[in-house]
Amino acid sequence: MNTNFLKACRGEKTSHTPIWIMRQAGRYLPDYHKVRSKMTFLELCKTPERAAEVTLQPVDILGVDAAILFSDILVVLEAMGMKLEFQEKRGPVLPEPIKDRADVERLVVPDPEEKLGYVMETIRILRKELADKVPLIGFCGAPFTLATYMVEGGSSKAFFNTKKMMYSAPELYAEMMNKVTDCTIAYLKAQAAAGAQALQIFDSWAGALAPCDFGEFALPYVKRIIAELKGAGIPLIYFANNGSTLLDQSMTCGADVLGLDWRLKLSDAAKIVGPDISLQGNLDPCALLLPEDKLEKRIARILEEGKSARGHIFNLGHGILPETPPEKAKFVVETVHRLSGQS
Ligand code: 1CP
Repeated sequence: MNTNFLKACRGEKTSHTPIWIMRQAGRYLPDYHKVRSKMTFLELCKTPERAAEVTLQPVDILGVDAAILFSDILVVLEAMGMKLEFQEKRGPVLPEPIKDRADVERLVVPDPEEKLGYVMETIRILRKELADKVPLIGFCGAPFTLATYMVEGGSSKAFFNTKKMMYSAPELYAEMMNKVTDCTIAYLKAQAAAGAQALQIFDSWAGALAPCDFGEFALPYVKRIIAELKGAGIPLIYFANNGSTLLDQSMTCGADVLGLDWRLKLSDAAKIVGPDISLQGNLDPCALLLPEDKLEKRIARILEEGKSARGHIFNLGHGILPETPPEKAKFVVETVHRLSGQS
């Protein structure tokens, strides 16, 4: 197996800098559209053979060093009893958002094998089909990021209702977050038991929080998840998008790896987090639209900066954009391998 990704997570020596790309399976790939055109997004997530097929596409097409399970952070909310839709133009919609205590009390903490068995089945198929070619990453949304969808009912810019609940009903907010956290712990343990070889927690909207609010309303739940998952013995990655100003706090979460967006230099981040944490990132997804010579210079710079970290996993600073030409994504993978390889 190509173990460079797992080695870099642990801070061990690698033969080249490993790379995978957030949202590497998906809308920028024509091969994805071919599968997706036959069913809705949620149907695709719930059809293990097809979900496994689209997971493998970027491994075969781009040559990345890790696969990430094809699913979505929001499927757990459906398993907790919320209605979930993905609308073609609008993205995720939760038509009955959480408003009051009765809504929080209705949320269930499900047995993941029972309610999310299709995810674990996808993982089991993938471990067979990957045949130890590259490791498989499982994932979840961080409780705060999930809470924004639960309370806002979909995507949001200001997160007004979520913050209003935090500030005006902190006990209710904590109750909701504890349920989401319990559910996430069981879900990640089930993913690890099914064969996931690393786990990433996506905190896509953490950057919307003031540092004091991050410390009070988001980080403690992430810490609890990581403490509970340590026993699984696989690398844990925490990615707080737009989280440069939170790094002094997020470095205490217990993760083996911190994911970084493009707003901070990896070398500056390494100075903050020190020698016990690996870093993942952090090319601006828009940089994939640069001409190849300029793109290569940026990749070289990030590889250089990454040398100051305990271990470096190359990635984008957030998900790959649907507008990206797949050849450019392939160019990034090949360039990272070529520039960082020892041979
Ligand atoms: O129409 C379609 O085909 C659906 C588009 C799509 C896809 C391909 C959605 C809807 N989700 C996904 C897959 C997905 N989502 C993966 C697949 C694995 C891979 O990385 O290859 C992953 C890891 C996610 C995680 C996810 N979903 C996040 C965290 C990562 C991030 O980008 O910050 C978030 C915030 C979501 C919610 C979501 N689901 C889908 C969309 C368009 C969104 C974002 C909506 C928003 O901006 O609020």
